[in-house]
Amino acid sequence: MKPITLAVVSDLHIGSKARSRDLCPRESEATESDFRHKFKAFIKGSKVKADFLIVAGDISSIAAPDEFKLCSEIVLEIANTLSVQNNNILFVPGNHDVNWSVLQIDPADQSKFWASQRYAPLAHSDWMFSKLLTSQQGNGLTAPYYWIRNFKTVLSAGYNSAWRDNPDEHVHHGLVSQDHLEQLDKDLAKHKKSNSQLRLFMVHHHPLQYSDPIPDEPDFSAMTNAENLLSLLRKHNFDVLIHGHKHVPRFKIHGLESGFPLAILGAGSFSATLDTRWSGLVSNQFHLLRIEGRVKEEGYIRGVLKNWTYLSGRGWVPSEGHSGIVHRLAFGAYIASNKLKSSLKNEIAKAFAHSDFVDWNTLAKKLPYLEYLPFDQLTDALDELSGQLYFQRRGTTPDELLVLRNK
Ligand SMILES: [Mn+2]
Repeated sequence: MKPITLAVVSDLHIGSKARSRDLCPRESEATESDFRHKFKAFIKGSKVKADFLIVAGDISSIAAPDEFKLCSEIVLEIANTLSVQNNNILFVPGNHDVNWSVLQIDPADQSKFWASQRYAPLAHSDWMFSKLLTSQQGNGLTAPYYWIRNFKTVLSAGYNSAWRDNPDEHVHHGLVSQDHLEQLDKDLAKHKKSNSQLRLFMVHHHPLQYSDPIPDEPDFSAMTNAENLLSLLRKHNFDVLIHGHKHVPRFKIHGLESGFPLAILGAGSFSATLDTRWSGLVSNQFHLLRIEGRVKEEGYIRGVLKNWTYLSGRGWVPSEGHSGIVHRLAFGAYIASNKLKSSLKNEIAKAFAHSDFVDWNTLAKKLPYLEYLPFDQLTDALDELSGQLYFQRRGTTPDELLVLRNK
């Protein structure tokens, strides 16, 4: 498997809910005006490139046609800036991409004509989204609401978890229908598993329950029937699941019970005006998920997720913990903490025989899996060992890490 880089944006909310006037086709109350230019400058400046652009839904505010028209331009502009080919943009719709106004024209209509038009603005043939949803196995906008796109390097599938969303639903949490899952299971079985392909799944709503930054209110935002979706993904050995919806970014590894870990990225929001209750706790995010390859024997992927945060004064900067996610998150090394501690103990004791400090490079040379071990797991293990081996641990990134022997 060749290395592959996925750029990820979600919850753009083009229209009145976006944070900048250049993201709204009409009058906007936003105070900023040059978000698009700043993003382009950031990408050009950091020389970031990607193979695929992932757009995880809620691209509009109210599913208005002029929002989709502008969003079509913006998504193409983002792809272009990242050197992603138009055909390599992957998209699933969110609950905001369902047009409620047509559902409110005549809710009693027995023919269901208006209901069938709820995706008409999104699917307009002049704009790009219906093309992105078209696949040999489904289009995401009619039952069974999924698509499967097979690339040389990626087998990708997306499910429209907002398919049943309407103005009368109290909670817009999304639903995975068991019927749709059963059909998806059959369709996925038609694709031969190849270790040279990344297996990527996309859905708008989140499959796990996450705590809010202020975690004291009831939260019903996780998808209904998500557990069965996760089981299906494990069964078909999916490597990565990307979702949006909640504007809080998250990265979790799930499903070791199958012996095949699933990396789950909750992308947060790229450009929505965020809940003011969360200010200082959550920020807009852009992600690059770099998959370096597969571990030979076990077959699971490893790589590094990088995250950037948008701040009104400073523009795009590497994410820090207070924005909901840190800048660099390695994944793909799975090791029990006792085993990690005994290996570290061994290596640090050896290094202390001829030096008063050990840095990350020295440790990684002896224990190569550290490159793909979540950094927190390493620092937790080191902190537990510090009393036994009489050292102090410094640094919050691999570059800064120092293990200093107490004098
Ligand atoms: Mn949503």
